[in-house]
Amino acid sequence: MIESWRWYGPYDKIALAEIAQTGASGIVTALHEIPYGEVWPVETIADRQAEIAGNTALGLHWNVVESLPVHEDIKRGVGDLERLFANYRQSMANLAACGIKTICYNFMPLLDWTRTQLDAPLPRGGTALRFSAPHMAAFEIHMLQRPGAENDYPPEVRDVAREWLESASDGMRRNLLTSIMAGLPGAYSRYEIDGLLIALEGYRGIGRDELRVNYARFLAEIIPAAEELGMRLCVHPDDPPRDILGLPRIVSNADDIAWVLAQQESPANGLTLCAGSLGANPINDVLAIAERFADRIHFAHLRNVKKDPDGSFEEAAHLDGDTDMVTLISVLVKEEKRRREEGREDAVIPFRPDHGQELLNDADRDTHPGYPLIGRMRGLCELRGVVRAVEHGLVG
Ligand code: DNO
Repeated sequence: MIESWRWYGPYDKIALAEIAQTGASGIVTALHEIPYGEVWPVETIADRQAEIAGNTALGLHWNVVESLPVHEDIKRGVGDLERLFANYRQSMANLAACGIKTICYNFMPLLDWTRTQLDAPLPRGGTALRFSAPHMAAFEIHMLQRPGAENDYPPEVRDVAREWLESASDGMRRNLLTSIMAGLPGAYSRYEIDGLLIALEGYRGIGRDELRVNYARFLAEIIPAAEELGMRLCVHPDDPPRDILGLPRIVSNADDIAWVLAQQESPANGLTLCAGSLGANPINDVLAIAERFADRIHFAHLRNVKKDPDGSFEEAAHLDGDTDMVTLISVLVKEEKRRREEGREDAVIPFRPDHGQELLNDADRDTHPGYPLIGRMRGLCELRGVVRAVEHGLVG
């Protein structure tokens, strides 16, 4: 497995020279400065690549794109789709020309990952990202006043939500809004309540079936070109893996993934196995999902969550949550072995410690939520130990 690390580009507060010290060699990044839907020019890709690999002593290279974003118009099925598809294909061709072949993307409408608190205190110090079902209910039902939101939560969660909101200060409400809006990857604009309501309006009439039609069209337009270029696209599952804000989410469980992969039976149409995203819903058996779709996994996000019965969850240390990380890693290592025996050029699966708790002086660095240096390094080191042990046949 290739140890990789997400780097947000030149504006990331964590420098490449620091990442090198974590031991990771793959850099997972994107041209975040290019607006969604525009072409990624070869020169810009090559420049970023050179910046990453420039100091050869650091031993870093750009191995995965995360994300080549899918424009909202494609998800909504409106606008100049021909141009957007052509641009996406061109960006892929330009990446392929630079030798970058693995592309992670998602098909979540509007928001990417969603949490209600970015700094939930941990018992032994440090903080973690948390999703509280009652706080999300309070936001949707009372602050956003989204019609129908109350039907998405059971009465016990609605009651806790109301009680919490009645006692919440302005600062707490503000914090909730900021936390929910923080998950937009690499995007610098954030929605306020009014803006969010307008954006949600753009999805009126788009349910699960409509979103599937738009996703199938995207795959039909993109995957054949990707296959020809030898690219490996890998969809990132929904986080959390359930409908949110009344928006449908269609990459949330094993059936959804089977549907996605069946739309184009091609190695170019693959999966990012995000253990933490899938693991946040009790219906998902992450190990079974990994085994079932192993041959289409092109990238792994290794992370863990601890779930509460009311639908809330919190990001745990990488080996400590509800998913048995040792067994999960052995599934991936076995798959690599199988691929090697088949002579596949993509035998080695890149992974990154996806998110980390904020530990020690991480909070002083003001890094992207979920992406601190020390917390992620702790995760990487724990995962590295498991990978090495499994590879040596000691465990799993
Ligand atoms: C969160 C990430 C996601 C992921 C995108 C991929 O930390 O795992 O934001 O990058 O969903 O498109």
